[in-house]
Amino acid sequence: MRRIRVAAAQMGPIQKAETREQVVARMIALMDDAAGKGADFIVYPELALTTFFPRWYHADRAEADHWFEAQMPGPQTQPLFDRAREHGMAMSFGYAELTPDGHHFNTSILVDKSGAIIGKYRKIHLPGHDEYDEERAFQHLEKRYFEPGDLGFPVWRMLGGIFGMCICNDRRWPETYRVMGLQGVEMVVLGFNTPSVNSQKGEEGIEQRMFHHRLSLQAGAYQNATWVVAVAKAGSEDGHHLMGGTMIVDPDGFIVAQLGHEDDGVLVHDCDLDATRFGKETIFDFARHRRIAHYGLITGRVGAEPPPEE
Ligand code: CDV
Repeated sequence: MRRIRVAAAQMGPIQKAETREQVVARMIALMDDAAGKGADFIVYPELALTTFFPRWYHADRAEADHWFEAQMPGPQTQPLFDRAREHGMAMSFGYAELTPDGHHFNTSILVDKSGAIIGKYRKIHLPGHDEYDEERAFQHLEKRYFEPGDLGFPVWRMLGGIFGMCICNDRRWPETYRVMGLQGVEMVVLGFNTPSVNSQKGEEGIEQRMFHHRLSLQAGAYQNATWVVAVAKAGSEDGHHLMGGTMIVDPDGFIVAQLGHEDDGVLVHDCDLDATRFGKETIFDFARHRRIAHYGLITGRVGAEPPPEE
């Protein structure tokens, strides 16, 4: 038994006017709650330090730079790192990263229990668009403000296990989990900001979106025999509603814990990393069963190309 007590730290809405200090204070309160419940590892959402700013259009994209962190930890986030070290708790959270040479990424980090950043992931599957789109009910400008991640899908050893990260829309893509699965991942952690309505299809509401969320997490977990911890930023941000759905999925694909509200709150669950072994050694023993000679199209072709019509 290799037991990790994980705290999925859902965050309620963050309004545009909220400061980093206010948000970090909320994150510390969640961490203290998780510590009281004996957590080893706390996971926060995508873009945990700010509102989901890609819904706001700036003609001059540099005007959005104030949502980005040029330093991690920086003066406003250092207290979070200090508290995690005091608790001896590992953590992961998402933020908008501005690199010293001017690149912008939607990033998440993995911090070990000594407070050292041991892993960084930059979101690869960026949804949305890069110019103002008047056809949409609201904007989703991730392609305007971020570049696609350039670090691949690495995994890291920590707390006696193998951990990987992805961010929000990445969870819908089987390639995300499989690349980590091929490195023996035992727990994938991810944060998300998912509007509860499709901006391009108003009849697609929260029920269908929640179904696709669960479907993606459960399939990724089962097909790679890994735990998946998915953490929402939820509720109404300046009138724009994000769905909840913070949950933990076991390596058989079952949802073993979930939150039923849209506020700040921790979901704590004991995850046995050895529970990944049965799947990895039987039906999803990749070394025995994968047939890579037949998978070339997956990396050789981007878009679908149907055969010519008769
Ligand atoms: N932040 C996201 O990546 N959101 C997307 C929405 C736009 C569909 C998601 O996959 O949840």
